[in-house]
Amino acid sequence: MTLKALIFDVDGTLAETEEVHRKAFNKAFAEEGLDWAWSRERYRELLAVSGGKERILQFIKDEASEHLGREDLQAWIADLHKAKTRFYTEMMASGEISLRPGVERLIRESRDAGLRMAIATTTSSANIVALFKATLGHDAMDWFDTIGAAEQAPVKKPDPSVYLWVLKELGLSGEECIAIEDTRNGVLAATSADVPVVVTQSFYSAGEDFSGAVTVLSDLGEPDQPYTPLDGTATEPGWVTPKSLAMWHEGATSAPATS
Ligand code: XBP
Repeated sequence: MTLKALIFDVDGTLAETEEVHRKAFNKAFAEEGLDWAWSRERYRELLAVSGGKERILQFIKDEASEHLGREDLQAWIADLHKAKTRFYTEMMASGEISLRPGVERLIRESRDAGLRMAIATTTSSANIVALFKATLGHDAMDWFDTIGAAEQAPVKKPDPSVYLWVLKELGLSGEECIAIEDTRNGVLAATSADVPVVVTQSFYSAGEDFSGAVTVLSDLGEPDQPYTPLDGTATEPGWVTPKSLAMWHEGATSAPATS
């Protein structure tokens, strides 16, 4: 089956943004006068829950259950999350972030090759705008046929909602696409929508179970900085191109030869 679109995850895939998210959560808690401070180790555990608001609620259930009785709990969490997003977008504007290896190159090569592109993420739309402004420029968002974020799919990964929304907007089936993800939740969401997925393992997803992925790589690679293959189809160092994606996609979607 011909590859027609490339779907990118955002956090951990386009850039190592989760460390900025973690710091933004902690700034929002401090502004509220809460003594909650998520360490890297604790944040790694909390990342099992997609969605910032869902993650805050999980923490409350785990370690601050005295707040569960609040009548305004959901509104309070929403306010905390709004503050977190404010801190996140402010930090992104400071230019601390850069795209992971190979991301800009693959986006530009895919665009030049006429491969349609989309984004399927659990994060909030404001965070996507902040990332593009800080890296490729706001106009680069127009290079993507559609962008599915938390606002388009309130039920978060590993649920496939955001991928199903993106596929509907693209007018394509999952088998006509391939996704780039960095987490197990992302692999589960994509494959549940029949989208083959390539994993570029990130700082916070190292060691996760990526079963179901076509291949697992250290990153997308550059000609002078090849990726390290970690599992699956890729066995030699290299750099991901539209051509290699099409080859992996063909292998993942071609019907097994009838015996
Ligand atoms: C990553 C997430 C998001 C971010 C935080 O999304 O799970 O929740 O951690 O962003 P993805 P919000 O990997 O799908 O890009 O606080 O806006 O949810």
